[in-house]
Amino acid sequence: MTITLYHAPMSCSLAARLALVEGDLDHELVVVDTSSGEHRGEVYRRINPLQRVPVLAVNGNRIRENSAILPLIADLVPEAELLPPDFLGRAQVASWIGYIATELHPSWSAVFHPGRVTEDADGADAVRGAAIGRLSNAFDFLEHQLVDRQWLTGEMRICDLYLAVLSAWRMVPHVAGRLPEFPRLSALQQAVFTRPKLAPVVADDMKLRAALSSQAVIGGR
Ligand SMILES: N[C@@H](CCC(=O)N[C@@H](CS)C(=O)NCC(=O)O)C(=O)O
Repeated sequence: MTITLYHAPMSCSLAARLALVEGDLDHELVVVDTSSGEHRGEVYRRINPLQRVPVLAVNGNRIRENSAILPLIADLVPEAELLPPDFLGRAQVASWIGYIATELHPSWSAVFHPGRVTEDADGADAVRGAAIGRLSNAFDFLEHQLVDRQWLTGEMRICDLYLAVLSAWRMVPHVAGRLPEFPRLSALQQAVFTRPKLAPVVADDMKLRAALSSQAVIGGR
């Protein structure tokens, strides 16, 4: 089996990278520099016309969307238990992925790309302010879910990897200091990022990110 992940360092595609490594799945990493707009170039548009990462190619079949890619990786390596085997357990993980993909992720996109939400040249601050408010509510909800457990469903699953990455963005310049503290969420993020197999990957991703253009926008320009 050949697996290729099209990945922008420290973007949402880090969740898929972490899942591949946690599952000991051999893969090729293709770094896409979203900060310089590489994802909008002709070459990457042939990989993904939607001009987004991640894309996961398995034996040449290209799959888009975190909500499809993360369960696929889990199913490729069931022994890693990135998804539970039972239907109900899988539904619980799917429910969290759905929440993260539809509530957290679009709010982050509005923070990174306010110009996609408003045509008002002076409207960026208002869009960011509203998106940060929505993020705050969503993180508050998640924080309460973690009151009696370390992971969203009790064991570490793909939804926790996805959440850890979107939680790490709280320190980006547009947001730093504008969200309250969420200690349980920070603990989950820390627990993912310091797992023995994953800590070197996170360090490598940060290094890759720094080596690319100095643009501070994680989702790209
Ligand atoms: N719904 C997509 C969203 C992917 C997405 O927004 N990716 C960002 C990186 S986190 C991206 O490629 N941004 C580049 C851009 O929007 O121009 C998914 O879950 O895969």
